[in-house]
Amino acid sequence: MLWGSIGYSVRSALGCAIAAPQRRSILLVGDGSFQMTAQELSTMLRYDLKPIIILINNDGYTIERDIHGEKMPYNDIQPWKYHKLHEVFGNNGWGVKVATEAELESALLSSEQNRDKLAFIEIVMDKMDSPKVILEMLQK
Ligand SMILES: Cc1ncc(C[n+]2csc(CCOP(=O)(O)OP(=O)(O)O)c2C)c(N)n1
Repeated sequence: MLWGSIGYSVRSALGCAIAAPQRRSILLVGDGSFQMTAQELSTMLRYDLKPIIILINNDGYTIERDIHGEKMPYNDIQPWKYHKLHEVFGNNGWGVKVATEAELESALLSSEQNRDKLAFIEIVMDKMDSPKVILEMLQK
């Protein structure tokens, strides 16, 4: 894939959850991508869908910072309280913010124990923490 439309995955997860309500869809999404189509979280809550949403919060468009413009302001985004958005859109979800592997493990266990609710796990990562393969591809 050379180019993907960011934000598409959020509404795809909505479609998956509607198509297979007996299964638990899992969405992995970046903070920048999520902000494009965040309102679909509201739709998920409206239909009482229960996906597990795992959002990587690295404070903006990290891949774009890697490609060009580490310090350019067009890669900065408004820092939302992602794990609390379910409270804004309704009160039938569950959310948590984590920053370590141990916290993530316990959040995943909790999402399992709260199967009757949409789970939103916000993972905080460093702004410039990119996969090695990406950095190699960009010869950095
Ligand atoms: C609709 C659309 N707008 C802009 C882009 C260009 N673009 C590609 S990746 C990206 C940033 C993605 O940020 P995030 O989801 O937070 O991922 P990260 O690289 O930070 O992990 C942007 C703006 C795109 N691919 N699609």
